[in-house]
Amino acid sequence: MENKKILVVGLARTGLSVARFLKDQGAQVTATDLREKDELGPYAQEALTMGICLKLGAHKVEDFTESDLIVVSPGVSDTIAPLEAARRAGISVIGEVELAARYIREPIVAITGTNGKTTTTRLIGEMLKASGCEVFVGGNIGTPLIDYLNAGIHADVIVAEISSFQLDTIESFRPKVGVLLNITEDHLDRYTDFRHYMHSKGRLFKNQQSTDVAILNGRDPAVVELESVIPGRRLYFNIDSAEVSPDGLTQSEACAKTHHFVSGARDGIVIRGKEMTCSLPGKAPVILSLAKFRLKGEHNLENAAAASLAALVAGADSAGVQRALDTYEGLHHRLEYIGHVNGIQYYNDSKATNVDAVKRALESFDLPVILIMGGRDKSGSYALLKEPIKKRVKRLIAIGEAREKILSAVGGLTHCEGTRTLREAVHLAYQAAVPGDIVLLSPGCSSFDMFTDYAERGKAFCEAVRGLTIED
Ligand code: UMA
Repeated sequence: MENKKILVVGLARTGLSVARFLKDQGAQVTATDLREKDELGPYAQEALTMGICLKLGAHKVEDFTESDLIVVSPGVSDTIAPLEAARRAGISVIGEVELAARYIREPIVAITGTNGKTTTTRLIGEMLKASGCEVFVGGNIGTPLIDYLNAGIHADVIVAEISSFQLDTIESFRPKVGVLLNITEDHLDRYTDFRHYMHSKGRLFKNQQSTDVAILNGRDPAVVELESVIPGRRLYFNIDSAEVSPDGLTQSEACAKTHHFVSGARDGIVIRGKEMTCSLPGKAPVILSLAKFRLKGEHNLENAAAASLAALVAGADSAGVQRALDTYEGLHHRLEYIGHVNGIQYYNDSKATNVDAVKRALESFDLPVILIMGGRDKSGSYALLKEPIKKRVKRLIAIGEAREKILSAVGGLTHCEGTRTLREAVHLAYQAAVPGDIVLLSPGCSSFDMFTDYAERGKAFCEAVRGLTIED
């Protein structure tokens, strides 16, 4: 890297961490961002302090075509015109995960999927720590992977949440263990269609070799479709429900029939009721209990199974895995119980930024739900919500830019209304709720029309709910 001219595109968390790493390697670093210095605030300030050359307010093609290497942030589409021009000029364009992977020598456990990535990543980290391993947890979770190198620390294992955006710009990234949780519609504002997005997820395995491990959701048709292109050893996680389908098959038999495999006949982990059995070749089966596992919903059982399997493969012991399952408390903004007001329970699921996540949230409740959803639409369909809305939602309050689209897609299925702000939505929900109801913020959209990110939106929801308590 020494004296190489390197352009960093996007100057937020990723860009700043990349710039720091490259500067330490002796590179001549320039960072470009569409935002101006004032809008970038501390990011621009810190970059200037490090001696990074800044090109702000626009991307100039010559900054791209005159570089030796370009490192692009995940939030920047890799098809913007200046990047295409650079590629045509023969300049290599990579992402931060690729850059970090070229320097990291420790084994990487990488987790991707449309939903459940953060929970599974955290759980794997906790399971390995409880087994005595030194662990670095990072990636899309909020701490760029390259911060592992910037920190100058040593971990036995790196656990990294990896998004499809990050996978689009890898070349040699090769996780020792790759976990693919599920694939449902998301980010269709960035991908041409679902298959494009699905194949982006499949890139997690593209550099794996036969000694590496792929952990796959045995019940997800899109994941199963990708399995033929996976070179690593395949292990599956699965729920074996006792429920019998109309043709007399158990859920796993029906699934096996559809996807041409028999659950349990393959190596991996199967959930039956409150117990999980992990079968790995040449090892005695490990039985784990879910009796004390606190997270709601079937999807979280899948996350627990995938995490247990990945942690065991990566070197955790069964006692450590069990301890983490028993004590894990869940994440902020992810189906987070924030309290009750007059017998009405409030849940913050602001991190549900796609439609499948809303479906999973609704399926986690048995009580009537007043659902607040909306924000910036991502060009997908809301049809997936029809059944859970009919079954569970007594009132739907749509907010933000997407509200008209949501109301026309699912408005006829329950009592619906649109409102401008999240605060107004919380008040409407409060007026409509009776004791025993759930008020759930599960937006199914990104937050960028009204907030800087999902965390700010979640905090605004919690504040509005706390306001109700005071007004009472
Ligand atoms: N920008 C440009 N040119 C463009 C587009 C954007 O200069 O054409 C600039 C913006 O003005 C802004 C910067 O790029 O200043 C933003 O870059 P970024 O969105 O990559 O922001 P980071 O803070 O670096 O956050 C990224 C991930 N963001 C996205 O993928 C959108 C974070 O994931 C991740 O936590 C972080 O790196 C550390 O790895 C967030 C996310 O929403 C949580 N991820 C998506 C998801 O989970 O669904 C994929």
